[in-house]
Amino acid sequence: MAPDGALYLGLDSSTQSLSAVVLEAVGGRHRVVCELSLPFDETLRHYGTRHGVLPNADPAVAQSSPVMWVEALDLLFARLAEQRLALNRLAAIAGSAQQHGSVYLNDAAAIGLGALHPGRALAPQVVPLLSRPIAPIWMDSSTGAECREIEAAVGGADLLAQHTGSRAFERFTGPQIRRFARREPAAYAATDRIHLVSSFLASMLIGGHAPVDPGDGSGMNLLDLATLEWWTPAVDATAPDLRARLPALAPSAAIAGRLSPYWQTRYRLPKAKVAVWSGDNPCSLIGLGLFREGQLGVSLGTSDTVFGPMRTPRVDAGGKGHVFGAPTGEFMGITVFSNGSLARERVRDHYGLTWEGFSRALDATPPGNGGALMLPWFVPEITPVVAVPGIRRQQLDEGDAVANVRAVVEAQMTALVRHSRWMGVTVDVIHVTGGAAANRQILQVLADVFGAQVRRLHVGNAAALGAALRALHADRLDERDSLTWDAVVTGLEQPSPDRIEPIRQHHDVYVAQRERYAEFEQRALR
Ligand code: XUL
Repeated sequence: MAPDGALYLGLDSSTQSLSAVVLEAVGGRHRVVCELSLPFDETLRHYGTRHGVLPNADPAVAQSSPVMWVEALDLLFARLAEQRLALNRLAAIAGSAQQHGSVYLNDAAAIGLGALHPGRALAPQVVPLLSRPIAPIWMDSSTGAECREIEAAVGGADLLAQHTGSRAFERFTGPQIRRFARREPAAYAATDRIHLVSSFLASMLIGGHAPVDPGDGSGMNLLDLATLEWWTPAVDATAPDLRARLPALAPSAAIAGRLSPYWQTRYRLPKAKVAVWSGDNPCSLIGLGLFREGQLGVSLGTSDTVFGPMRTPRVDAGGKGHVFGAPTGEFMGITVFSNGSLARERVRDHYGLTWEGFSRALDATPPGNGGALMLPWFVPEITPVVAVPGIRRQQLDEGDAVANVRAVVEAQMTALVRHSRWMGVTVDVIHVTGGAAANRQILQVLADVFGAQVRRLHVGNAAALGAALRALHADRLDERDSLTWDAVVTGLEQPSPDRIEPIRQHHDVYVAQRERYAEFEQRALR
């Protein structure tokens, strides 16, 4: 049992913001005592990001700034120190980060990370440790050629998927590393360690190179799910001498190190444990309380994702989905859509609506939208792969604002059903998170399209909450007082979730509409 008053911090470095959730242990249970969030665009304007991404003339390129993430981390701890929290009782920290993004460090980092001066800001001290000033992120779709080369070199897409859980995907770290090594060989040669966003930020906290966990490592096209080691054929197919540049691997529940002197001195913090960080989707799995096969989660964030626990890795034969490691030590199936909140926002902005107006448009239109359909590919899409973005409409007038609002939401929810079937999960309950989960009308469409009850938690950021729960779990395990995941999840004191019930007649309309949507999608792809 965690000692009364012990605090556990979960951080989430997502595409658009850095967030924190703090849990306090009381009487063998735990409750949320603080939630904070720093949106990058508004808080750190000087980096010039838009929705957390650096501007680029090429729509296929998506990059962000590792220095910005570090500055956000410094700022977040400053904000935390201002809260009424007994941070001297901080027992452990764990983190979540957007997946796939990579950070390139030179050989000064191994020592430099442990020698940060607490009297000075963090960001300028990190600049000289980078061999590449930018980080490619998950929205990048510029590596099609590299994907095909890697697949060919290892013996085909299917073999790569059987080992790493996914065929080669543009945003995955391996293809991104290959592109960098080829286009900037000198900078690649000067790279001593390639981190994921998760292991990079964990390294900042412990003052040395942190390991990668199986959850985030499986988003690289480099990790063998059967052995949880780097898969040599993929490593060799990706870039020269890559093995020596990859971080160590460690279970998600391991302790990576202790909060380094920089943080202890600068923010008067104890030498808290830092658990291995993971990806945002694996962390959301725990934040939503999902640890048994058969459960399903949906995250409506910058990306829309649908995921669920898996006992043993069962790869998608259709090549759309992924198998990642889960924080429990088992696995998770996931399908990812890049046209999530950005697509909803584009439609909202195009028709000059507020989010209230967006919801009213959903109220004002019938399920099925009178047969109107949209393929909302505002940015290059991951599922199905659409390299050149474009909006397609069928029986839908562009001038009809309310019908376009319904069309984007129905398309997204239909795609979630269609492209998650490979997981073979029969659902009656969907656990939902992400910014758009605040919108009840969107959740009604989700419930109706799936024909399942939708449950929404009161903590908005399931990834940060999942990270905080992981910190608690890792700390107890480290103290040889291991808690089951059931106890970790059910021990969280929180108001009961909002429930949105599916409406039978609406579901029937959507079942009939699925085929038309599938045909429309197929035709557009041809
Ligand atoms: C997962 C993916 C996205 C990012 C978003 O494969 O690409 O969900 O993790 O942060």
